[in-house]
Amino acid sequence: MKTHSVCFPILATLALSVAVTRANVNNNNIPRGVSPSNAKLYVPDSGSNWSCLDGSKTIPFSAVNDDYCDCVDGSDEPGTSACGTGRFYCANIGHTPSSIKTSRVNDGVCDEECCDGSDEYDGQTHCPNICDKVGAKAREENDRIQSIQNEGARLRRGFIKYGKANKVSLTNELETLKGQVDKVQETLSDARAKLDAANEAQDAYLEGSKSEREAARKQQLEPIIQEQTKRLKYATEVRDTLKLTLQNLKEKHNKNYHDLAVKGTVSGFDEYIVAQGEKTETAKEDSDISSDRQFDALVDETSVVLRDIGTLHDLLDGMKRDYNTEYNDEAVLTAVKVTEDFEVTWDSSRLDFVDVEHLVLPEELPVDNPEAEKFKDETDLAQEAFNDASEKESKVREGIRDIERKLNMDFGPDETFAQLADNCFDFKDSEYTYSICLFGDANQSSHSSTHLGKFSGWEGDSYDIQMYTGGAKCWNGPERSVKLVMSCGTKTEIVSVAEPEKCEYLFKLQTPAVCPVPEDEVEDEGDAEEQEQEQSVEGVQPEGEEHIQKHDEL
Ligand code: MAN
Repeated sequence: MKTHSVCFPILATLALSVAVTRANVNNNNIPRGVSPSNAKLYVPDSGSNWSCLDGSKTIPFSAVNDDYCDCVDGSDEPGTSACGTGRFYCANIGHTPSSIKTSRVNDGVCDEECCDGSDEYDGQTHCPNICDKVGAKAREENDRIQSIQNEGARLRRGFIKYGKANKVSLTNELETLKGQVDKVQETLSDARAKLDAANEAQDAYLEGSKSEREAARKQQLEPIIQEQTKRLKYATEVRDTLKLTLQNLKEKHNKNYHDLAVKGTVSGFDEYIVAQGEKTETAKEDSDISSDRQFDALVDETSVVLRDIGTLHDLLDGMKRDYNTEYNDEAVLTAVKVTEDFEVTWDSSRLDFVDVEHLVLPEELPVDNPEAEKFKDETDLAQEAFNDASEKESKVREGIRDIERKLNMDFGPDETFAQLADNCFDFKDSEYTYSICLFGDANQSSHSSTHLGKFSGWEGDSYDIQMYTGGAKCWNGPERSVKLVMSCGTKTEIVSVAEPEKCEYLFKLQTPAVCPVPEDEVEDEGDAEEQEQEQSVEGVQPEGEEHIQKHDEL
């Protein structure tokens, strides 16, 4: 940095002043580092003096950019680092002009912002002018962004058109449904009254014909009741034979042999007898019970006897396999013979006799009675009419609720987001699959699914950030929540998911819905749309969103 001396001989001072001025102006004769728009601020007065821009001081114009800081605001040194506080303008021809802090002038570093290299002019560092290259790249990037925005804006216009037509159509539909409420309710209460009457009439008839029907059923079930009774009788006889065999074995076997197999069977039989004694008696036959219940009771009783037979057979079979044949104990041999004869008839795996099929209660025979038929048909018809009316009434009510829910949703001032409502998008990272149904729920899943929150509203008023709150509680932390930040893109998709704070998720979504569309254009379209009130939403096909899964078509 030079010292500004007042003692120079006049000629030398003049020569230096000319040299400094030349060296410190650019091609347009504007002091170095000054932008063309600020050039008018750097003009000497009639006495070749100049005032600092903050008005604090007047100095010879030749002191501008003389590498000595005169002004408090640094405005006299826009092209040197002497003050370091001002801004140095780089023209960057071929790219975009910019400015850097004057402290970075001639600091030996090629500043990126000055792609023309004009910030390093003292010859110490050579900074090539790369503005053409940088400019071309920047223009390419700008073009790319511009074309995304143009396409996005085109698609968003489609969203808006759809949203507005959809609102009109939903409003009309709501009117229509509301107009149907009274009628469907009336039809339903008529149908209910008719059904009640038909049921009452049928009940009265059935009560009157009860004994007749019971007699018919009794007749129908008689053969299987007889058969089941026979089976119970036979099973009981077999059980009693096995019991008697074991009782004889117990009393008559030769106790001196101490045959462990025989002893085991006898003591097992004793336990069986004790257990039998503890069992409560089965209900005695009731002459008043229906034939169906009588049959069921017989089946139950038979299966108790069959289970007993199974237990007794296991005892005898155990002895048969392990008894000592050398003892030739008469009582044991008799029991073994009975067992062998019995085994031919017994299927141990089914706990029943070989080849015996279980009996099944037959369906009640259709009533062969025109009067009964008439009551049944009338009840069936009334039931059908009631179901029908009830379904219609629920449909109308659900339809109203659903449309009101949709109409109450904030799809943005121009209805842009209606088309995206209930559309779901997934994003996979290395650990989880995240999914979000717009205006619905967000989830995180791996082996199980965790609720991250439900749509709770927009953040701010720019309609590009949504909040989903009230998700599953975080261990030792808050309830999970999602902030969904949108940016312009030609396709609606989640481009990233992060968890910047524990259990607070940040989803980034690209979508045409937030691509800039000129305000006035949006309003114009709105006006045009209002004139097309009658246009149906089916006529407006959503564009460019074929890939999205829609949960619930609007
Ligand atoms: C799960 C996931 C994570 C979360 C932890 C918090 O592992 O939901 O995203 O950070 O729980 O315990």
